[in-house]
Amino acid sequence: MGDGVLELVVRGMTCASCVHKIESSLTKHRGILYCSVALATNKAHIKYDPEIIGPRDIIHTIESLGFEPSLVKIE
Ligand code: 9UX
Repeated sequence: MGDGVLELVVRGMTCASCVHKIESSLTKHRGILYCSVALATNKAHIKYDPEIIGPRDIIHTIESLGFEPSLVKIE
């Protein structure tokens, strides 16, 4: 199976530390291969190993940090 690609809109980010919180938390997760969050566009681009982690886990992780992610695209 190939990598999973997830694109999210994340509401509630107001500063660069918010971006860092999300990126560092996701990057620590097993199964997350790549993560980039953009404050200006509220977008998050994530690559993951679908055999280890799924979109629900990723969304829940971001929610648990106090932000509101919503799904834009799954590849
Ligand atoms: Mo910035 Mo974000 O001061 O949770 S870290 S608002």
